[in-house]
Amino acid sequence: MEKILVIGAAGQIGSELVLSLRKIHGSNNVFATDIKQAPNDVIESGPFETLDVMDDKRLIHFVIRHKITQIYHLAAVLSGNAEKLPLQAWHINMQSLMNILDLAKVVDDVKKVFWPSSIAVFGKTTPKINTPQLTVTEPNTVYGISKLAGERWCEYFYNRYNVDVRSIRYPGLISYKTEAGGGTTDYAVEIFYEAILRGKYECFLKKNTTLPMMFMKDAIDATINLMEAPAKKISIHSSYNVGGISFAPKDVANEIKKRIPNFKITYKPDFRQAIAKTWPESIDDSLSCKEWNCNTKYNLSKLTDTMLNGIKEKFNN
Ligand code: AKB
Repeated sequence: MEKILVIGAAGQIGSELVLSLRKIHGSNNVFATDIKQAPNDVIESGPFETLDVMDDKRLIHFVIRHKITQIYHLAAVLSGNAEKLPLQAWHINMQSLMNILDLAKVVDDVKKVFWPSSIAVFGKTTPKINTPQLTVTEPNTVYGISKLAGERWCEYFYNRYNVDVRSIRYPGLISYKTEAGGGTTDYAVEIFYEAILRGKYECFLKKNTTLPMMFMKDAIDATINLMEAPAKKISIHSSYNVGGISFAPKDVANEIKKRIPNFKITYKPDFRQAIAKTWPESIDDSLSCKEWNCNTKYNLSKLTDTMLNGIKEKFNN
């Protein structure tokens, strides 16, 4: 029987991943944890506890007490917020991962670890179109540097201590269940909320800034497909490319206008434009799709319908 610990269960990925994992493994076998209160559906559908991944002693006590077999470590400071507090963000993003990897090395019950990397590991010297799995990675953001270092540590712990840690370089993730959390790609979440609530949106990126994105359901499915794949199928122990769909602010604005004709968008680039400029426009994820089936089901039209309907329903409730 798997006993799964999700760290960061109140966050954009964690709040949806918990629900999907509970459907597969049974509600009482998936322990949701965070330093802040999780959404009601997470708290009401199974165990939730306050747990700080930076507290290594409480963390190992929790893992041993509950006989945890898999850990999903989803807590991190995202790109925009990380630039405001560089050293604190570096410390949180790195020390939290080291706590998890070191624990997985010594606690025999822990068989698998998942940790999210990001397209942020790529920099301005990386090929921007169809970015390869193995390529130049020279990030110049705190978040990207921490994710690149994290990938190196994941591969080290696999090679040196046989820790089965798996990872995906997520593109920008889009969902309506939780509000945006300080990422450069989060304009693609805010725009839907603002379209419904105010009929207009001031975008902090330039209109032609194309980035790889993915609807959260596709990201959750990819994560579970990777974690369920037989170990012998896994050849990458740093982090896998996942491509999703690529679009720019003007593209998503046009999709919204088809559904909300009076929607107005303006553009006022801020510091996050400089971050976005260093990231790829599209990703080659052929290896991921070959090794563990990372197929994307949501195109921009379906994503737009789902986001607008989901937000309307959320506010109606
Ligand atoms: C961010 O924008 O910081 C994140 C990411 C691309 O990893 N959403």
